[in-house]
Amino acid sequence: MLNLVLFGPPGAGKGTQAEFLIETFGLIHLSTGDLLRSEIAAQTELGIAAKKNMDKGELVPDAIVIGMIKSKLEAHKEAKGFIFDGFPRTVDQAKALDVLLNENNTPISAMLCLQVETNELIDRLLSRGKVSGRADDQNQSIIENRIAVYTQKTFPLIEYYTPQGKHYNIDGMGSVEEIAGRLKAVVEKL
Ligand code: B4P
Repeated sequence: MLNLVLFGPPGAGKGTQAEFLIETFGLIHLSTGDLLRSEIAAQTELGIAAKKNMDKGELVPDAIVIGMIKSKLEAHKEAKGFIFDGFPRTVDQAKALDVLLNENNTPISAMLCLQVETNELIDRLLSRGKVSGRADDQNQSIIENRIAVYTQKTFPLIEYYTPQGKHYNIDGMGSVEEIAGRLKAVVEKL
């Protein structure tokens, strides 16, 4: 089974590159951001609560996102593998994911870290904000807060996966196709 963590700061291209990896390697895509936005669209209790964190650029509580991933893993027991996009985002989420995957004897294969300069991240997100309607993409100070939250809470996950030999840096600057090619080359060697 191929289980990939697609990792990087907001705007690094995780969602964009996940599309390509799903097609190329036949994986199930699990994006906690997309799952949360579906809950918001359906105006569930979970979605209404999560929106308050998301609109400020803060993380949604661990218990909520871990619960969502758990139920998706249970719903796809036949999968060839998963691509985790935007999850885990804290060390506690990474530990919980390991417990869930160990229950099925299918560990994480690799953590693919997209590296993009901060100015480029801000430009990409502000551009998306003009068309996406996403409140968290429309305000530079909220975007900067998301990047600060990433640096403080999410970036340390590199220290979690590196000793396991699972961390790979990928240059996330350039065209979508160029970056997809770099990802493919790494995944094919796993
Ligand atoms: P996400 O939906 O994960 O949002 P994101 O970090 O902005 O990444 P996204 O995948 O959308 O963007 P991408 O880099 O692909 O999370 C949103 C919020 O949900 C979080 O802030 C948090 O509140 C909450 N949340 C989600 N998961 C959570 C978790 N596990 N724990 C707690 N809270 C959680 O791309 C950005 C833009 O760049 C796109 O417009 C794309 O077109 C463009 N782009 C991509 N590649 C490009 C390239 N090579 N060149 C130019 N533009 C490019």
